[in-house]
Amino acid sequence: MTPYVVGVLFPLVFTFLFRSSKNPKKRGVPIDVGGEPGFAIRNSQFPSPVITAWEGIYTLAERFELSCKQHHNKRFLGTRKLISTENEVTEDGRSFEKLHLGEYEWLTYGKAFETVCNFASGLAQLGHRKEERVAIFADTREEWFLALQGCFRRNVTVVTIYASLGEEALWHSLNETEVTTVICGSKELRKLVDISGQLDTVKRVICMDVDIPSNASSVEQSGQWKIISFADVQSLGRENPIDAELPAPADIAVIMYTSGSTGLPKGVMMTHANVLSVVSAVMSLVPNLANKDVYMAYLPLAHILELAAENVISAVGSAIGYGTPLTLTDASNKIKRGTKGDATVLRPTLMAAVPAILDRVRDGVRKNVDAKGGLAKKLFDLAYSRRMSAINGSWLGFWGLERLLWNSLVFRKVRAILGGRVRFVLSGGAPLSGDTQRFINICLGAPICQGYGLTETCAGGTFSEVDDMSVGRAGAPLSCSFIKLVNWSEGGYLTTDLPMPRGEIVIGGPNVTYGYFKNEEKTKEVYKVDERGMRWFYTGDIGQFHADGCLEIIDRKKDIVKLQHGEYVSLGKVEAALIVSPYVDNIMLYVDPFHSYCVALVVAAQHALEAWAAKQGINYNDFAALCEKEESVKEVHASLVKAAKNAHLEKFEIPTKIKLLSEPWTPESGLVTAALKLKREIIRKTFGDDLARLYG
Ligand SMILES: *[C@@H]1O[C@H](CO)[C@@H](O)[C@H](O)[C@H]1NC(C)=O
Ligand SMILES: *[C@@H]1O[C@H](CO)[C@@H](O)[C@H](O)[C@H]1NC(C)=O
Ligand SMILES: *[C@@H]1O[C@H](CO)[C@@H](O)[C@H](O)[C@H]1NC(C)=O
Ligand SMILES: *[C@@H]1O[C@H](CO)[C@@H](O)[C@H](O)[C@H]1NC(C)=O
Ligand SMILES: *[C@@H]1O[C@H](CO)[C@@H](O)[C@H](O)[C@H]1NC(C)=O
Ligand SMILES: CC(=O)N[C@H]1CO[C@H](CO)[C@@H](O)[C@@H]1O
Repeated sequence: MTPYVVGVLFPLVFTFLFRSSKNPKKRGVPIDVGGEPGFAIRNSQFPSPVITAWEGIYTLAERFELSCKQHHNKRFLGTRKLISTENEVTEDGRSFEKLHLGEYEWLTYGKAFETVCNFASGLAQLGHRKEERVAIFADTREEWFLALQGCFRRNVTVVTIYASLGEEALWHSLNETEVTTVICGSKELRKLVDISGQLDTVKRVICMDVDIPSNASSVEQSGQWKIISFADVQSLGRENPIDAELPAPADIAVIMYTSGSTGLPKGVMMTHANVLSVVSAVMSLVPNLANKDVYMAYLPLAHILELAAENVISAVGSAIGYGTPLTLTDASNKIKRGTKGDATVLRPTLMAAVPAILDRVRDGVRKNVDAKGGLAKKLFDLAYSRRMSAINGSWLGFWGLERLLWNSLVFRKVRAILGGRVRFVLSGGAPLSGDTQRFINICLGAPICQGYGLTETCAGGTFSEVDDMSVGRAGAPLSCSFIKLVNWSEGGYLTTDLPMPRGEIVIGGPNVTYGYFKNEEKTKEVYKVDERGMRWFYTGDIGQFHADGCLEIIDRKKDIVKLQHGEYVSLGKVEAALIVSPYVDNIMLYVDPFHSYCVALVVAAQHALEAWAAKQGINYNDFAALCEKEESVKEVHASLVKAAKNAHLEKFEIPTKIKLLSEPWTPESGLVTAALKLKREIIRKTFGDDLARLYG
């Protein structure tokens, strides 16, 4: 019983003594800007946008070279050694590849610089001219970052492509940018081989893996491509060194293909100055960011969030350890049972994450606690609610002694999942739910800061600060950005709204990119240069500004649709409310403008639905059959209605009919983006018949 007594009495006294007065700090302040009239806010500490945090440094290439000189002998990039690969066969006969991975092997800053220089020379030696573009088409790994820096040293523009991109989008990106050299892993090389007949401009493929797939050699023999390993390019460069040709700040560093939710991907052109301004701004957000930090890298480097983050880490001389989402923890899918996940071995202090991953961590912990039940669950719930009220009551309490108590008693085990040392989590890519933010906050005992930005603004936008304990907001403008809200009258969002100004979010500053590659029309539509020479990007997102200058994302222009009788339904808002149901793994709300009600496609959560079926004594062949059953549909629908009521949704926002699906939506299936956002158009087409039936 002791923990209960200490846990209740002590904190009460403590919280009472240290209750701080709530005087909201101004994080963003209004500013007068040009362009379309609106309500604009800047970071309260920076009167004009930051261009660089380092005197005399204006490109990523210069920043990297300086870091390597400053931190020559420090460890920089780490990759785990593969000990063995095994196939595990499940009860229903499916086979999964499991990895046994060893310790991290580290490259120092000095060694990394040597590799980068050799790679740059080797690339030139291979015959790649610097006006030609290189594409990196691979999962996040050490060689990805090294290749990127290698290209920068030769002023070669890098086209980045998600490893999960489909064939058509892949071919489109490579053809549009006339790429001559592709850098990829052996898995992606197989995809390239399949479309080799259509790749007219590609002349060279650099494979990061040693094992080059056997049928790739047929393409090589036909004389179409030269295939060479990453290591061989380095050796070639070591033997034939060439001087660097460093880029200028306004040169295009990266053309980043976003896996858009509709149509073919668009390539966003970013200059060195663009990325550097964001890297400079993000630097000041992480408290005491220094070279003793260790960063867990596992998000796609083809995403601006990860690309910027790794450049920040290398700028301060910290270490980057690589991993993958499928090997992150001891319990991850691809980790051989009984061996360690990436985070447990690396023990990172910093991480970036997308909300979908954090949601999964939360659900995993909750499930575990529920399964244990009994005293363990009671203790967890008590600890959780105590921490919650401490955060609600006073900021000081959060860091107080009670926190130490609960951390050592309850949350230590949760922290251990990620190695036990995480002190800062950066979340971006999509809005994070308040519930998840708090949960991770409390269980990890680390601040989790939410950012808002887009590829088009080089991830620049807003960022919540470490001492901001509120949830559901995206923070104040970064020091490199101005954020403006403009009227969107059709949607009913005005800058004159009370209690807060609302409107479409427009981002301006040195971070705003040049536009879309070879797509003047689309560029003109969403980028505008004002009479003072500042570039603005129209995001299509709807936001509101709180009194302290922090932005909250409340909607998306595209995701608001009108029903037959004129009511507006915000798809994202409703989906976020309904996904809370334990039976829902994913959900897409659909509205036919010629009807007065909406319907939904629901990917059922297998574990929860099967548990329910077992309780009800329902017989079924497989999960797909269970999803077809009328009882299942009824049960899930009832739980959606309950979730909708809890979230105070309007009647017309609740789907009248639903279709249960048994297969999860993954980036590989093409139904969601790599950041796990719904690709509405594609889902709509794929399940067109089902949707028609729901309205039938
Ligand atoms: C937005 O619209 C409202 C109502 O029409 C108007 O009063 C306000 O001035 C507009 N704001 C701007 C910045 O134009
Ligand atoms: C870098 O390359 C681009 C495109 O090839 C070129 O226009 C630019 O002048 C180069 N920059 C420098 C500093 O040479
Ligand atoms: C491939 O790209 C080239 C040059 O950008 C363009 O002329 C051609 O139309 C593209 N091919 C197709 C089939 O779109
Ligand atoms: C190459 O081999 C893979 C299997 O390893 C196969 O899926 C693919 O179709 C092959 N491609 C060609 C062009 O033969
Ligand atoms: C903390 O505050 C939030 C809203 O600010 C509220 O929903 C929640 O119930 C509060 N929790 C406790 C334990 O007081
Ligand atoms: C590429 C770009 O938009 N550059 C702009 C960055 O911001 C400065 C002012 O802050 C402008 O002068 C540049 O034109």
